[in-house]
Amino acid sequence: MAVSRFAYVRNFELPDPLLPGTFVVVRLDGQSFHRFSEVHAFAKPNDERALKLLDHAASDLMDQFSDIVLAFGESDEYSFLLRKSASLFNRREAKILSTLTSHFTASVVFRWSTYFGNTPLQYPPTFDGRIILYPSIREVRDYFSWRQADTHVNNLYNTVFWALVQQGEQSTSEAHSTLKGTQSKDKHELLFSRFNINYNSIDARYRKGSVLVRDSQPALTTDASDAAPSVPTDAAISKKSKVKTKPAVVLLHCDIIKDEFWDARPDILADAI
Ligand code: DGT
Ligand code: MG
Ligand code: MG
Ligand code: MG
Ligand code: MG
Repeated sequence: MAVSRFAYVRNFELPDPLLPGTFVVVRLDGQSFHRFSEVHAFAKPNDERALKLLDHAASDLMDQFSDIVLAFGESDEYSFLLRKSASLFNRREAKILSTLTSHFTASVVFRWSTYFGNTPLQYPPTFDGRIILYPSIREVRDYFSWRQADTHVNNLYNTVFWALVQQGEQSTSEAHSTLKGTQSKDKHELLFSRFNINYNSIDARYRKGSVLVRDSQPALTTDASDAAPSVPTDAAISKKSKVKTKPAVVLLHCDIIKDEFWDARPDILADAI
């Protein structure tokens, strides 16, 4: 049977290139993680195991795809920035989005037991994904500021909410009405006066989210967290320094809204490398 008779169907597969010369942001978000977090008894308001698991999966993606120059994670989501000149999969949209989404999801499943020990995975977690193109540095900066501001607002709310429920013995609906109409300042005050919690002393992981960057001096960094991919062993480092490999991925929990972070890392927004 001649293949050629059928091959015309290929013409229905349309090209889907991403606009050249634009920054590519890929955002993945856990599907129905409200349910997933309940079924797996995630700690409230923040489950350190779950957040570290997602950090590790994101780091796996950066190891695999060198066009990713920055990642930011919070809650059940992760955003990845691909450099403006990225040529990954010839910038084919479906190929990039489907591959990154499935690679991330597979890593979450693959590494589940590293973070959750004997707690079994009850059903397969899934993630949705979207791609957003930004024409200039201004929108990229504002995108990441938007996500980190979201982390702050949600974490402040959730921290007070669960303090009211867990320590203040309020029902969830009472806690909702206690917080209704309160400003950020009121929440800080409530936390301190009723629970003696200084919000700014809460783990930066929860207040700032997770930031993954490539660091050319992995052995010298002090910001590296305990996430497995960020801390190469001494032996690995000395072996690496001889062969000159790509920079290690490093996990930070720092401000990415102000200029300081970006000024210190001009490569992230550089046109080409
Ligand atoms: P979606 O994204 O529309 O499919 O629906 P969800 O349910 O995933 O909603 P989303 O993504 O807006 O919110 C994330 C949910 O995941 C939210 O209900 C809280 C939960 N979650 C995320 N991280 C944690 C955590 O560390 N601890 C707990 N207890 N829950 C978490
Ligand atoms: Mg969603
Ligand atoms: Mg979700
Ligand atoms: Mg979400
Ligand atoms: Mg194939």
